[in-house]
Amino acid sequence: MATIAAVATPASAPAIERIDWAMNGVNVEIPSWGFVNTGTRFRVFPQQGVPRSVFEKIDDAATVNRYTGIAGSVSLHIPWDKVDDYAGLAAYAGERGLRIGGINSNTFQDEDYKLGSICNPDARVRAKAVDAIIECCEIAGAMNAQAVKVWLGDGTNYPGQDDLRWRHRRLVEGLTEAYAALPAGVRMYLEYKLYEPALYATDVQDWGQSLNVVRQLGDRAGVCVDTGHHAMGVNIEQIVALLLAEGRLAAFDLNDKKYGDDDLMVGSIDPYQLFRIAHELVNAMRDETDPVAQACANGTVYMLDQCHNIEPKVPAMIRSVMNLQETIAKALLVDRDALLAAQAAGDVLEPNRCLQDAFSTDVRPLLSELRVARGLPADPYRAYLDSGEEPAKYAARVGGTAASW
Ligand code: PSV
Ligand code: MN
Repeated sequence: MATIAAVATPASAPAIERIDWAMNGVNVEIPSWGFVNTGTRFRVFPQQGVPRSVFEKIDDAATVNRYTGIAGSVSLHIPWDKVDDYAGLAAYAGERGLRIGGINSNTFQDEDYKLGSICNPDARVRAKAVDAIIECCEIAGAMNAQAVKVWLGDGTNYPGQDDLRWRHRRLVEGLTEAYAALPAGVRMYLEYKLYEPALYATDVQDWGQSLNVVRQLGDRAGVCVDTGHHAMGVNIEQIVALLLAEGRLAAFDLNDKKYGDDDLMVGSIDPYQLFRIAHELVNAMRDETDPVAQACANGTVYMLDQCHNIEPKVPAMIRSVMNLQETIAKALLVDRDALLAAQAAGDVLEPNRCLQDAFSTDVRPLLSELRVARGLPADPYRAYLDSGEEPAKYAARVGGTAASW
């Protein structure tokens, strides 16, 4: 990804130059599982045209990239995306203009993981879970992927059910073993989530625990912030700022929520929160006085982790990419010089006005201009809906077994 330092423009420059990075620098990673049939614990509503294989999931991700021009990588989930020939699958993605970003481990859907995976009281299950993550490390090597991402559903449902300290010890031991299997240059992201499926105590429950553990693992480990994984009212942008300050913000799983881990389109419920997060990132990218945060922000991965339960999946993914792009563009419009001057003067209100001015700007016409200059549709969402590709896909993907939870 192009670093913003290379494209940073002064606040006096025309707005279109200041938001250029949102078109020509940023990359949004698309999850392979964002196109499959999903639902709640009450019902999965099947949709038409759903991928029947990982190849068709990659086709859908490539479609999102064709329309938006900024979604050049795809994230895979193992075992959902298991194949015999991973190098061949990476080549298939490459032919469609996509790189492989993260390989996501899944140690939450096997019968054995009822009491947890690497924190399980049973050593046999712990070893099986570590092996599953090591397999992801090997796949990452075979696919030239960027990272292995670990999210653990581990935890307990009742006070006293297991020893919380012992579970923590098992967590560090298990991840240390898996981390040792990372191929050169591949990173490990550790995601946290306050609850679910565990309902009382989750073993990697918050950013503090994730940061604590990745520090014990090594330099190539970092924290993944899934925006849907916090309690209501939590100041996520401050978490982002602190992880940047520590040089350990590795990646985002982006989505929006109203109540729980809702996996709605990013920016659809609370666009101002997304803006505040984007501001922390852009602010760090521009901060020449903090090389740690600057490098960290320039290397942060923006992945969408969304499940579109009743809405059509490719249009929802295109809209999500556009929401994120618009939000980053707004953050790029913040007048940093004015912001710093107002902060230094101890002004309570003026810095906030700097943010709200940028947030209130309609960047859509400017982004349309930049898209057209790159040979992309001015409005990717509209263009996709008008293209006829969605019904054509329904007709082409008849029969077989639709991928599903
Ligand atoms: C867990 O809720 C999570 O956010 C993790 O990232 C999983 O890998 C993903 O959802 C699966 O949808
Ligand atoms: Mn996630």
